[in-house]
Amino acid sequence: MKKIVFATNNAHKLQELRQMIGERYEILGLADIGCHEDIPETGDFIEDNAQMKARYVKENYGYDCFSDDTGLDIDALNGEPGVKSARYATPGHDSEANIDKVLTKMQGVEERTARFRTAIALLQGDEMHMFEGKVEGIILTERHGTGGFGYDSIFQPIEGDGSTFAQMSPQEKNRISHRGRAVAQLIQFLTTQD
Ligand code: ITT
Repeated sequence: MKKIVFATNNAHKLQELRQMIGERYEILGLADIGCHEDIPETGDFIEDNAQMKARYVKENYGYDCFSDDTGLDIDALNGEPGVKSARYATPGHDSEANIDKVLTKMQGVEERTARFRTAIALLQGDEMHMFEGKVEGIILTERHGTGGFGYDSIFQPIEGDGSTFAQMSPQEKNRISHRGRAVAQLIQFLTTQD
């Protein structure tokens, strides 16, 4: 089976990707290639961060790879947390604190539209290819469900039966999610190379 490096330290994202393309590619995470550092993600846009991570892995470890960056854009918060989604409440990746911060800021707010956007950067040799996916939804007033990760328990996609991403099976989430859609494009691209 072909191997491909996914430049992420996020175990949930690795699991999602393996579910989506695991039967075609063996997906190696950063730990599998001996990279344990926190790769800088200092760009102003998710696209910059995705490219930054892919370049870092190529330059320091020599692997072709792909990486993704995701942001939750909430209209009533002028697009926040956006590119700052991982570190919205604290410098660490504290999803519960991030959700609490969103819920507090959204208290009493009627306009609750939001979207997840994912940018994937695939670096092959010195060629960078970009793929994108997004999903529209609304921010609920409290958590629903225990699956998924990050902001999943307060995000209800417009498509679907009213469940949050955290109430869906991984397959249901992947079918309509930002990352699922971006990955579908990545797969299509990789397939044309097979
Ligand atoms: P890597 O950079 O190591 O890949 P990360 O956790 O920093 O992992 P991202 O930068 O892509 O992941 O995402 C930023 C944050 O957005 C992430 O910490 C989550 O809180 C949230 N997030 C990303 N994808 C999500 C998803 O599918 N569902 C819910 N929240 C998500």
